[in-house]
Amino acid sequence: MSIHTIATTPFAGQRPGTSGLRKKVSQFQQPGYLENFIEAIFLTLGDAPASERRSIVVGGDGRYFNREAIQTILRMAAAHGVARVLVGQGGILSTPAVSCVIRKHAAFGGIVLSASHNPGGPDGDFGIKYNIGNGGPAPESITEAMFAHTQALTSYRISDGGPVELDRLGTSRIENMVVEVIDPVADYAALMARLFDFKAISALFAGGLRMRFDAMHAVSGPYARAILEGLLGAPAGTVVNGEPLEDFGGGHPDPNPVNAAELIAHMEGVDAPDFGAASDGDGDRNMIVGRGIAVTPSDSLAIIAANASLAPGYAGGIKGIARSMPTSTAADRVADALGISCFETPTGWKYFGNLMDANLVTLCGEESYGTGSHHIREKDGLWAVLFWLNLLAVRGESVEQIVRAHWARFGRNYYSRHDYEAVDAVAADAMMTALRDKLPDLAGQSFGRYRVALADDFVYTDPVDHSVATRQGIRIAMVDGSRIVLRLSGTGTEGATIRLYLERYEADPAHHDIEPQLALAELIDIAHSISGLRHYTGRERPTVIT
Ligand code: VG1
Ligand code: CO
Repeated sequence: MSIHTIATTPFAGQRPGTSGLRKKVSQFQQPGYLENFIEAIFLTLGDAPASERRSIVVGGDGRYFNREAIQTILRMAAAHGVARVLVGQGGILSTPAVSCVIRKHAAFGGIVLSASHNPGGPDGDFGIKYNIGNGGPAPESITEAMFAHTQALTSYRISDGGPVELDRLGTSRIENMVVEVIDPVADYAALMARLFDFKAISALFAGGLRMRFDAMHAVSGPYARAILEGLLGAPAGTVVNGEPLEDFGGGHPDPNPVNAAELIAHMEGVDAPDFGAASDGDGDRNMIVGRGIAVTPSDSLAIIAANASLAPGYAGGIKGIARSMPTSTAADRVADALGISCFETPTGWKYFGNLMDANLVTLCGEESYGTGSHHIREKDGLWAVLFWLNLLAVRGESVEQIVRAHWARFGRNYYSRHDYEAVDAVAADAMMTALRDKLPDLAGQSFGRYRVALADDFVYTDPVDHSVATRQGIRIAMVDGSRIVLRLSGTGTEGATIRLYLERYEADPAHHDIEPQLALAELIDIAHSISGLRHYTGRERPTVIT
């Protein structure tokens, strides 16, 4: 075997977004493209000195191009002095499992192959993300260094060894590097069993609780089957669409009421199960559904926080909460009641890492169906589902009862997100620029019954390393706590995606039954009149409302 140096063309303008590099599969298949990004990762990390037995973890969500990409990464890792690679069987590892395995085995880092909730298949998307030794996404300082390398490097190093057999558990080698094919579920399942009361949840299933977990033909299928149907004794068939497919069965593995409409329909039927849940392409997102009620992710975070001590892993209470800026302020109210801090961070899980490492927060959440805790450094779909099952077991109430009791105590934060997908990128930028220019004049202005208390473009200073992230989204906060937020997506692969987030607080339980779009109607109008969204995009209505 030998190691080659192969010429490659630098990338032009391929800056990784919110969660690593996401592009069309066809782009990744161009000669040298994948290799360019992987080389940039290794150049940023520096070659492992022979004295350091450096391990990395590699795995993905099983989408089209996963296996091919893994073989290339293994050959390149061997060429950069990596001592050992842990790779999930069949190339499979959910994003939370990668985080778990990095931490458990004290790996140097990990490479996650996924475009998460984006569609897959030959015409779909592919993605690569680098995670650091704490198990979380690389911070901006590292991703920026990688980006710089992608633009300058002119060659990459690769071994001509391999390919490695990925389907059989066990050990093989490329050059001097050991490749260990591991069970993708085992370490993760053991961690879940330590955090939650598996006895109580098993009793719930034994007592007849009916659940439907929709894995959307994505990576969480094997995890959900092993844990729910295996360890917890849920009846076979509880997990549906549980086979990971390279194209996710042609679906869009993004668990929200629009993409998981089939699950929602089941939960509304006469014979609806007691509990429903779904997860996304790489298993880090969750949707929680009760009979006849879909739980808003922002509410889910607040409810988990308010009930945290009911789960064994959190019996001692929680240190603090962090939520992304567009996430509703429901969690802030819980933090107030508990006398702990609630941090507001930019969108993207990487901003939570420092807060968790410094033990400032225990729970984190995003409005985009992402919830998690300090047990790993990624959001964790199945974790949230198990938390809810633990809650149902201890409280002996339905999902709806738990949600309504929460609103009665803390008030309801009506919430919705309107996405305008694949709009013209130049128009989207023009809209944001015009909006930024307007901000200084907005404070103090009244719109109907709303008066603007604060209008800014969110700037975040990390309380731990003091790094500053600017231009993280337009916040327009009203005096009564209602909010309008606008930002551009960092994960789309076609044109620009504009996200409009809306939130209205309502304390009075007599007003907790309004249809959310109606409850938010006035704020939606205000958002349009301030932003000129329809004018800039030429769109009458959003692509997706969640
Ligand atoms: C979206 C979500 C964000 C999430 C990110 C990655 O980003 O809004 O909250 O962290 O996806 O999630 P954006 O920039 O498109 O709004 V995942 O499950 O796709 O890794
Ligand atoms: Co995801």
